[in-house]
Amino acid sequence: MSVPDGAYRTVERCRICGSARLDPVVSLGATPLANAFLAAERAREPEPRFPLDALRCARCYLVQLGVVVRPELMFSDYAYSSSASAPAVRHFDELASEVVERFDLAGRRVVEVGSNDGVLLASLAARGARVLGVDPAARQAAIANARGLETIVGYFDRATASRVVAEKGRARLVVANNVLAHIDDLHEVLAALDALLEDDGVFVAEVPYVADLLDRVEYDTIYHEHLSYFALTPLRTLFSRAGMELFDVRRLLVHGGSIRIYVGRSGRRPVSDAVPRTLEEERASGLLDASAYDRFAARVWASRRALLDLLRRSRREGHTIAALGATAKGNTLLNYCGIGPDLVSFIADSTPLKQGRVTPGMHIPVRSEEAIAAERPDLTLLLAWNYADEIIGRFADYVSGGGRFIHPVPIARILP
Ligand code: DWN
Repeated sequence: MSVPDGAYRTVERCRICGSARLDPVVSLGATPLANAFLAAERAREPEPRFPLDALRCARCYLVQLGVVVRPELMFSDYAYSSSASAPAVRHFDELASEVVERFDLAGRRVVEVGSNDGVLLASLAARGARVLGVDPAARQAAIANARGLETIVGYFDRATASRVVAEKGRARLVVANNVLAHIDDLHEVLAALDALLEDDGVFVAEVPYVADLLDRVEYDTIYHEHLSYFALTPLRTLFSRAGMELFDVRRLLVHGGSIRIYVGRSGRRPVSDAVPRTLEEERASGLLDASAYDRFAARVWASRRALLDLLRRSRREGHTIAALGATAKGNTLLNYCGIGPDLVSFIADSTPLKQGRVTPGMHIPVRSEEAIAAERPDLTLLLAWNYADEIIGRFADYVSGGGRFIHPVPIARILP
């Protein structure tokens, strides 16, 4: 289906440095929006598809999509709920514990950008922080507000920041997990940060790490919500232009590999050795070199071929196949590989919002997790592979009964 006028814009210049030297990295075709799960009765309606191409800025090295889809098309009817993944709830509780202690947040104002259904807000509030969420997804914000976790429905920009300062005062901490990648005008968000943060305030953010994306061929994490794919080097450029500096960084396993960055106004805080060490690692590893991205494109095609070979061979041998985790990344994988109900009969997922719907593009039905025990498929494709250990552990009965999982990237393999 052709897309409505104005549904997206083509990226002509890098969103961090403004360079027009944007080199192609990989093209994954034209795909529907990754979280646009359809009610089953709407599966025959045409679905808008958008070009899914990753580019690389030759000047500041930011990897970014070639188009920007209007955010309201992606987030107004949003299906993703942070609380649907138990490991994510634990991860955010650990983050809350760290930042409350490290930055003395008890009794202090903390604002979370992209607070979803309030998972992190709840952990921060439980430790005495005075929390406020900002999120454009009205359904998830309503869940947070119903839990007493005040959440503004909207996007984080200078207008929102000014409103918060006027009503609540400036913030000691602003936190944004899996948000920066979704933001087109990063300079606007940094201006909003500057307005909202106390003089020695801190910004903490988690973003998927492009080094892990390349190393593990995590091409499925490329979808229209994710406009940018960050390395620390372009992030340093971004923050320095706003008079801010990275003073610490940690590598994380979440979401296939992420980095947690700690940012303050320049000169306000001692800079950890982890920052120059990570920047040097990015240079020495070749992450900033164009050749790394040429190799990545070839490995994506090999990954696609290996997965299709495994699925088709398994079906020819009479094996039944389902999937677990109706993930956004799963929809990139399914659409790019052309995997439909003929290969994968259903997807089990713990998110009530997704159950009973079908996936965008390939229209695979989403059912509750109980469907795995009920149907006992021979193989289950892990579309939530970032939680593989947790899921395989929770499905021990399925495994002891002979069930096996398929981990799709970098190369499809059977687990355990
Ligand atoms: O950046 C984003 C990340 C944080 O979340 C968003 N733009 C979109 C979304 O991406 P995703 O859908 O690929 O994220 P997850 O966290 O990998 O999704 C996990 C999915 O798997 C959820 O729908 C819940 C489901 N799940 C499950 O059914 N059983 C998860 C676990 C751990 C389980 O045991």
